[in-house]
Amino acid sequence: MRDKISIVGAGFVGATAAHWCAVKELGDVVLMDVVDGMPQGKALDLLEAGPVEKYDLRIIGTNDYQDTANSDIVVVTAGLPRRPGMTREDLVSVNGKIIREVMENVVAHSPNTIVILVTNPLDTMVYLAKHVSGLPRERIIGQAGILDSARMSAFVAMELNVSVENVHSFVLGGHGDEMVPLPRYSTVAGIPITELLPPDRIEAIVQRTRKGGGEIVSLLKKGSAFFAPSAATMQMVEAILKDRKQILPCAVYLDGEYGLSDICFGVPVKLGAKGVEQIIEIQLTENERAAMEQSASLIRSSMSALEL
Ligand code: TXD
Repeated sequence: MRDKISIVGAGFVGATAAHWCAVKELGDVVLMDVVDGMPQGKALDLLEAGPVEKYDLRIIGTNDYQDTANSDIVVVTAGLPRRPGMTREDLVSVNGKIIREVMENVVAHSPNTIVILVTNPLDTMVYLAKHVSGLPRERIIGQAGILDSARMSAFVAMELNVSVENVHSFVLGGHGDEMVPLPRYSTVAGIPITELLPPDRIEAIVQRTRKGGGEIVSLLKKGSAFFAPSAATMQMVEAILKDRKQILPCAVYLDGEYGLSDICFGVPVKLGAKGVEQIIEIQLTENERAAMEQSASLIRSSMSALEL
């Protein structure tokens, strides 16, 4: 039997995620949205690309959670994106209501599923989704760190004029402008970038990474990034469905790790068939630890606006 992947929210990120799913033949796809006809139209269009692209999957669109029943993975992208000038935190109230409703329906129809959450403000929404659904922390995971690391890698590759394949970047912390890029752990062909670039160029890359989402929002003027966010989400889906035991930065509920408790936060985890199979704690310098704490305090202030 093929795996079943449901995507709730068939907007830019959701529909593009469905596209990656089909191209990579990860499993059957259910695109779900509240807008009448839109997920059905996008799903049919994607299905009709199959004969050209040679993928052979069941792809349907729906407005009914019944069709998502017994999903192996549910990707949640439902919610509003930022407009220019907005912070991710400005979305807490409106997206909080959406996530509450979505999660109640998701777990009612797929109690054993693994949920990958994408909606902003990411870390706060993962916390809310875990609270509402009652899912164990292994099965409710937020996507942000893979995207933020991919952005940093793209900037490092451009700066050094090397293949992106040689670059491995490490970004932890919350998915906000206080995220924590770690140059010491970011490498090109195994060499830390601190040995390859002067401090001012590294600082410029760190700052551009932190504001990477905002850079796209101000260019687009309407909506936010979707190609890289959906690709990053699919890397998590693939790691889980193929039980790859891949170590990736993801937002998970922390219970003492990194000295933080009762918060969802971006840290390196091992993703496999059970979802989060291990949380990996790396050594941090005093400055790096302070940056993590600063990032966590921003998330805590966004969490305080949640009505739990
Ligand atoms: O890395 C990351 N985590 C992110 C997060 C990177 C990029 C975008 N990020 C966030 O994802 C963004 O700030 C938004 O909160 C979400 C979705 O972004 P997208 O760009 O896909 O927004 P769209 O195109 O507006 O799509 C949202 C869809 C839209 O079709 C709505 O009709 C639907 O969500 N929606 C719902 N679906 C189901 N159920 C409910 N209640 C619902 N409400 C809205």
